[in-house]
Amino acid sequence: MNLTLLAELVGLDRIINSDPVAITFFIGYMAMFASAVFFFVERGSVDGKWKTSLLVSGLITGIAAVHYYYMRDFYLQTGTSPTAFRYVDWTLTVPLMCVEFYLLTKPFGAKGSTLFKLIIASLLMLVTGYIGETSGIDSNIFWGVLSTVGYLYIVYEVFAGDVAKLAKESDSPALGRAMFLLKIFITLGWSIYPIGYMVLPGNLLSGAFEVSSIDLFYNLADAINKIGFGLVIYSVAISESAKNKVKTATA
Ligand SMILES: *C/C=C(C)/C=C/C=C(C)/C=C/C1=C(C)CCCC1(C)C
Repeated sequence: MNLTLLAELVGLDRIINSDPVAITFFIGYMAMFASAVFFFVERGSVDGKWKTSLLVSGLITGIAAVHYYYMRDFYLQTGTSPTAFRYVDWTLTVPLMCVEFYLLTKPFGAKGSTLFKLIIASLLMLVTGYIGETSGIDSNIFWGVLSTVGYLYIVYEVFAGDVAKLAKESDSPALGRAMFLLKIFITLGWSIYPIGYMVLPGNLLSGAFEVSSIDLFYNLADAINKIGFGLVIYSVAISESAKNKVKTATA
């Protein structure tokens, strides 16, 4: 069988022609998969209450790995954005990130109602974002603005709402450090998504970037946010568990 035909059959022709978007789908898939394995295995090296946090980090990256597997295929077959897969993935993983905030502040009194508000806001953000991406040129700005309301509510909760108050009251340096980094993820890391969205035809930044594929933005943002977010929680979990070990050893 001739090589070009083979490449075409397995959908690699676009990669061989070095399509940067396709390559980021491949890298995204492997990076998510490797991270999920890492977080699951590392559950064994942290103290009890951190095990759930690492489990959730593993679920976030594991769920993303499965979706990247399908999105990569979809993109190679059709050359178009796998929008539905993308939003199914986000609908599962963004609420799980809200659960991470809840778990971090739970030892200091976080309530289920805070988690509920965060999840409702993230669903508002994602449902309206999906409608905006699929409804066409005329209304994607309108739905994008609505979606941003949900996003800003999450930012508000983490910077000034219940999550922020509990983190401040906790007096825990480890939680303080984690919250500082997670705030950077929520503001800078998460803002890559609306920027990608604004590159859609008819939207505010349409044509502003040389590479105007929305998937390049989303793939980059997913890698930063899902893996980075998990690593922040991992590093806090490791340093807190080490402290406890010293305490029990000297007691
Ligand atoms: C792992 C996936 C994550 C962290 C996804 C986050 C997604 C967003 C923050 C999306 C936000 C959007 C807006 C704020 C407005 C335009 C529509 C969206 C959905 C792209």
